[in-house]
Amino acid sequence: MSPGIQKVEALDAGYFIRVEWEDGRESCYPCVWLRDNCQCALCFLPSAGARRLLLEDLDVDIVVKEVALADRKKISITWPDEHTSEYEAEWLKKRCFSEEARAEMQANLFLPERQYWGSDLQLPKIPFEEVMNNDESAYKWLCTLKKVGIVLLTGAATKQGELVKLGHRIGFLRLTFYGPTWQVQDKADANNVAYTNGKLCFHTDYPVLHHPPGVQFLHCIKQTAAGGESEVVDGFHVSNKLKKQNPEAYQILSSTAVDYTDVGVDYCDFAVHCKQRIIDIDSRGQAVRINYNNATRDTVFDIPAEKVKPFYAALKEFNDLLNSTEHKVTYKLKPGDIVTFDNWRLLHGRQSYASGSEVTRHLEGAYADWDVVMSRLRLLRKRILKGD
Ligand code: OGA
Ligand code: NM2
Ligand code: ZN
Ligand code: ZN
Repeated sequence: MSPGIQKVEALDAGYFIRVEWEDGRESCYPCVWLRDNCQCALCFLPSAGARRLLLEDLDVDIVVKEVALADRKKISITWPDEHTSEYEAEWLKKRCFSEEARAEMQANLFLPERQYWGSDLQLPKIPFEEVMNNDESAYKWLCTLKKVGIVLLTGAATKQGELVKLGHRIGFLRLTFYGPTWQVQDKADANNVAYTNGKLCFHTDYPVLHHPPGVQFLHCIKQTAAGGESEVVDGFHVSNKLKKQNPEAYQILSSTAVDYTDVGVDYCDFAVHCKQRIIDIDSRGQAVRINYNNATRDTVFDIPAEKVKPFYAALKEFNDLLNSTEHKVTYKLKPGDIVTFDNWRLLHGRQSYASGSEVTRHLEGAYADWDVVMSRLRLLRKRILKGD
């Protein structure tokens, strides 16, 4: 329950409204924002939770004509054109413009908390059936996936189709040129290095797409006796290490646009090209996405010749850090395991294994977008907190 309102007044010649709360705190709201967010039936469509008001009809210089405290739970404003707006105390409190209130709201919406890890990681595990049937378990799964970046679901059936079920649990899977789901096994005339028996060094999947899949699922249906072990590493943690160890290398990898290419046929024919920075950073210089697959990095390289060798040196240093025993985690998937991980944050790899005429190793894979995963997480949280 948010506190009631003690007092409300216009400030600064009517450009701001100041609210004094019963607990002594105060909040200030710009009038242009209040007018823009009028909740009346003319200005807002509740069935869509969306604004009807057109920007054309918003006066950026608007001031209040009158403001009143309807009761301690609501204020009402009359605008110069006699339009009236009402705002609930709780609604206003959540939208307070103070730095702390904004930080709290953003944390609730986007769950930015991260647990960085190295080789000490204890792989989080949850039974697949629990995630499918129990909302608390599904919520735990998605929260851990967001915070830690990896969760192993155990005990799925050892046949194709389990990932389609998992897709329905969150909403839907992400379709790519490799199909709605895809089969990782040693194939003749493989259209991707993943479909051989070779070692895959640390990579993120699909940096050749401008919006690479945020989340990856790999379901082990069959596992080979020798080799085929999985490796994972926390790409954000290692990026931070690189920044400290060699700021110049970090600068190169976070600023150089690398060409990627993928041409072939699978779900349909494709000729995909894209430029990506290997360490994608936000405005504060923090890594927000790793875009690195050595296999699909193009032979075309659109940088001046003299910058090429320094780029390779920087990439080598990053690769060495990824592979250091301090950072990487090795495990072997068992039939029935589904590893789910943040493909924007983790890099993953696998050891080579013997090839033969028979299929000795088979994973089914699929992707999901973070928007879909976060949407399900928020809905599960709401349902669990409500207790129904
Ligand atoms: C992939 C991949 C891992 C594995 O298909 O992109 O990383 O263990 N596979 O085969
Ligand atoms: N597969 C596994 O970037 C990539 O090519 C990753 C994608 C073939 C769907 C591999
Ligand atoms: Zn209105
Ligand atoms: Zn992969």
